[in-house]
Order: sequence, then structure tokens, then C-alpha cells
Amino acid sequence: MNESENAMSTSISSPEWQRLRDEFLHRFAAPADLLVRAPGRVNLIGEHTDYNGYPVLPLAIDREIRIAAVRRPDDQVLMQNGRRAFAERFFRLSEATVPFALGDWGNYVKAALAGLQDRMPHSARGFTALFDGTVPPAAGLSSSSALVVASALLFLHVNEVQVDRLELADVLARAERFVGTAGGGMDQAASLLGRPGHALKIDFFPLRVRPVALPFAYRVVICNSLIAAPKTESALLEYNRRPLECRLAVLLLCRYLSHKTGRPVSAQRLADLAAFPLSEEEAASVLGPQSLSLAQLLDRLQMSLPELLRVLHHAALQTPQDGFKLLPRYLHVVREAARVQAACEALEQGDAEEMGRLMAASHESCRSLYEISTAELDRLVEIALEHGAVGSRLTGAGFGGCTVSLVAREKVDDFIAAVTRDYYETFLACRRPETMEKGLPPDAIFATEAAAGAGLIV
Ligand code: NG1
Repeated sequence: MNESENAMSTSISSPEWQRLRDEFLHRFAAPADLLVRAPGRVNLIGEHTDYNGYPVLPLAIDREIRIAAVRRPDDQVLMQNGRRAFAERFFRLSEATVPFALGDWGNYVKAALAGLQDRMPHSARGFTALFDGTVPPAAGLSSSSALVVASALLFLHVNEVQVDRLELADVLARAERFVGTAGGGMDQAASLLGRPGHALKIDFFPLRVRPVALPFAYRVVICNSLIAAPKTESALLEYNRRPLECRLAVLLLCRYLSHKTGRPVSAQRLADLAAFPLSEEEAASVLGPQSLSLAQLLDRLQMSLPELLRVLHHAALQTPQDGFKLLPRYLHVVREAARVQAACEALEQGDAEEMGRLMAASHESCRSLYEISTAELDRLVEIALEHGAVGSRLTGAGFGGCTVSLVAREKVDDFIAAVTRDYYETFLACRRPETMEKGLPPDAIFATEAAAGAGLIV
């Protein structure tokens, strides 16, 4: 896909872009001559499978990060944000690898620039940019990766450097770890490679993307639980705990499979072990019981703590209060991977009912095995199903954020009205009154089209 194809999906003269250009002119007393957009994404199914090397099935949404910018003659980056809560940031390109404070919005831009630094000419130039957008933040819709992707495209264009999109998605997935998440590559790939009318089956290591047509009779509806899933220190710990538990499961399984096969088995990710036939009972005997103390874990691994830290390349290991839950995490990941495959087949056959069953099973697994749901997300899923969604589940990292529902096109208006009444005005207003103090926020609930991937507008 080239830039002009992407550019066609958005009109430069649309009121939103005009407003951003006017604001740029007002703030910087010069017209912006570069406009970039990068969509957020919603994941239909395949949660926390990406960093395990298993596929996902997201779509780019019609909410996006937008940048209006000018190229600078020097190596400086000056950025402002349309959302006043995000203060102005300034740095030189040589400082891109030095992060701002944890959680700072500037780190997402720095992540992109740092990740591309080795592809830039010696005399790389910076930019003055005004960022804005319509992706709700901290909602599991990848506003952060959209910011990384948009910044990367701007930086590449400013310096007239070309990178193939698949390769760029890979580079940016690694680059975003700069902000402290141990995440996978779903979000950057969905934002860069989105296709109107289609979800994307994304496979990893190596990255491969296949569009899967969405059934026209249904729409994808996003409901924000209005409980934020911020990437603060505690949320990061909870998120990063899951990839660690999966990595520990890999170590134990490799040990077991080496004994079983009589030859050394080594692997980085759960998907690397997919070629070995392994029943769930066998896995349970290797990884169980449900939760392991550090001592039990080391005993099973036959390793000392320093040895384990060396293998993991970690300086320290935080033992979760409720222990390492390797078996439930493993069961979620391998069953979720199978559901992604089945979901692609269901969509390709136009079988929305089957898709709905798979989404329900995915949500239940996210809730009970991966433990990333909340009471609000669970209630939102229940209400969605009561009001006619064929499928509904939490989407994204979890711990708050949004659900995704599949709803028959002609029922969407009634669905939105019923969920607004039962979830926001009744359940949430009673349980968390502070979230509804100013009334229902715009975009708390909306139907989305599958959008085109990120691109330059001029
Ligand atoms: P969000 O919902 O954007 O925080 C995170 C990871 C994904 C994936 C999902 C769970 C990042 C940038 N994103 O997404 O790679 O693991 O959680 O499926 O780390």
C-alpha cells in the first residue's frame, strides 16, 4: 500500500483537518505543510497472544491520531498537543533515547524517533508539530501506538527516508518497548496496515498480515467502560507480569520437552513450541498447580535465582503476591490462539453466530485465566449480550478500557441506546458516580468502520 492510497481515505479539506491547520497557524505563526494520520485499533479476538508468537485479529478504527507539522532546518523537535493536559515538549534528536518521566506523552514520540535513528542520515532534521486526535486515551484502543506510528511516518517523511510498511511495523513494535511495556506487535501493524471493510489476521515472527472481510450485515461497536487502563507504574507491573509468566512457562516446557524427546529443546515464545504435541494434561503436570511460589518455580526449573535472572536478562524478579500463575496463562494463550484461527474461518464463512460464541469464550478466558477483566467490563459484556450483540468481549490489554461487540447493522441505534441506559446511566452512575459526573462523555460508545492504515495527507 502506498501513501497516496492511504491519503485518499481522508480529505484534507475536512473540518477536522482545517481546524488543526488553523490551530497550528495560530500557535506557531506559520502554515503547516505536512499532515499525518494514524488510526487506533480494536482487537476482535486474540488477546495477549501477539508477544507469545500467536496471531491476533484486529481492525484499524475510524478514530485516529493527527499531526500537523513543518520540517525544521535543524535537529530539534518541538511538539504541542491539542489536548491542553499534555504540555509542550522539546528535545534534540540526539536526546531521543533519553526518556521523559514515566507515562509522559513525549516518550511515544521519542520511542518512534529513537527506533528509526539508525536509518536516518547523519544530518537528520527535526520538526515542529501539533498533535491531536480522536482515539480515546487509556482505553485499550492503542492511542499510544497510533502516536508512535504517526510520529514515525512524519520523521521518515521529513528526512525523505523510505521503510517498507511490514518492516516499519516490526521496528516500531520493538521501539515502543522504550516506554516500558513488554508488549507485542499487534497495535503498530494494525495502525500501519489497516484496510477498509476488513479485519487483519496478523501473524508474528515473521510479521505477516492477511485481510479478512468483515460481514457487511454487522457493525463493530466499541463501548468504553470509562475505567481507564493507564500505563502507570502499577498498571505496567500488572501488564508486564503476563509476558513474564508466559516466558517462565516456556522455560519449564522446554526443560520437560528436552527430557521427553531426548534432545535439547529451546524456545523464546509459546508459539515456538507449537510443533511439539502436548496435551493440556501434560502441560498441567509441568506448569501446575494453579500458582507457584518462587521456591516452587526454581525447584521445578532446577535453577538458582541468579541463574534464572541471567536466562531472563532481568536484574530482579518480582514475585506476585498470589504467585506465578503459569498454567492458567498457558491455557488462555494456546486456546485463544485456536480461537483466532476459528474466528477467521467464521468470518470468512459469514458465520456471525459462531464468531459471537468465540468472542464469548475469549472474554471468559481473559476473565478467569488471564485475569485482565474488571467488574465493569464483565457487566458491559453482559449488557451488550442482553441487548442483541451476537458477540462481546473486552478488547486490548484489559484492566479497564473498552469492550468490542458485533451488532446487526439495523440494531445498532437501539443497541447504543439500551447500553447507554443500562450500563452508563444505571450501573456505572451508581457504582462509580465520579465517572458520570459531567454526563456521558462523547465517544463513550460508538460504532466504527474498519479504516485504512496510517498515512500522509499531503
Ligand atoms: P493495548 O491495549 O494498546 O495496551 C497491549 C499491547 C499489545 C497486546 C495487547 C493485548 C503494546 C503497545 N500493546 O495493547 O501488543 O499485547 O495489549 O492483546 O504493548
